[in-house]
Amino acid sequence: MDCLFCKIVAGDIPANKIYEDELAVAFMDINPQAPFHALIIPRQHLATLNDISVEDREVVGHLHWVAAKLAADHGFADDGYRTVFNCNRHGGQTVYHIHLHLLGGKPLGWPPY
Ligand code: IU
Repeated sequence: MDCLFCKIVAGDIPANKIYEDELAVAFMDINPQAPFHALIIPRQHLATLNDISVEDREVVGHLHWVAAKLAADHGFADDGYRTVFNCNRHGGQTVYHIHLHLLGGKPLGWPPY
């Protein structure tokens, strides 16, 4: 499959990985939008949130658990952070393997436009 993030999961393309387990991999975003900006992705290929089936609920929930753990491990859980899934064109999705953005380390603006 010609998917960049599947290649990162497989180790065929280098990435600054900060966490791995049986379901998920997390790595630092190459174009950070905050002092801390990581992407948390499932090992399995799911192109968009629209492609998630009822069997995928565990892995999608797990990505959020990993986000909270990374925020705690990196010391910004109490200050707060943002998690984002972008979906398709209007959501601004550019890589079609779902990824949970984890942004922290400064106050973040809202709304996002
Ligand atoms: P988006 O939600 O699909 O727009 O986010 C894609 C993210 O993937 C974006 O923040 C990119 O900077 C990031 N990224 C990356 O970390 N490594 C890559 O090789 C590529 C994109 I291509």
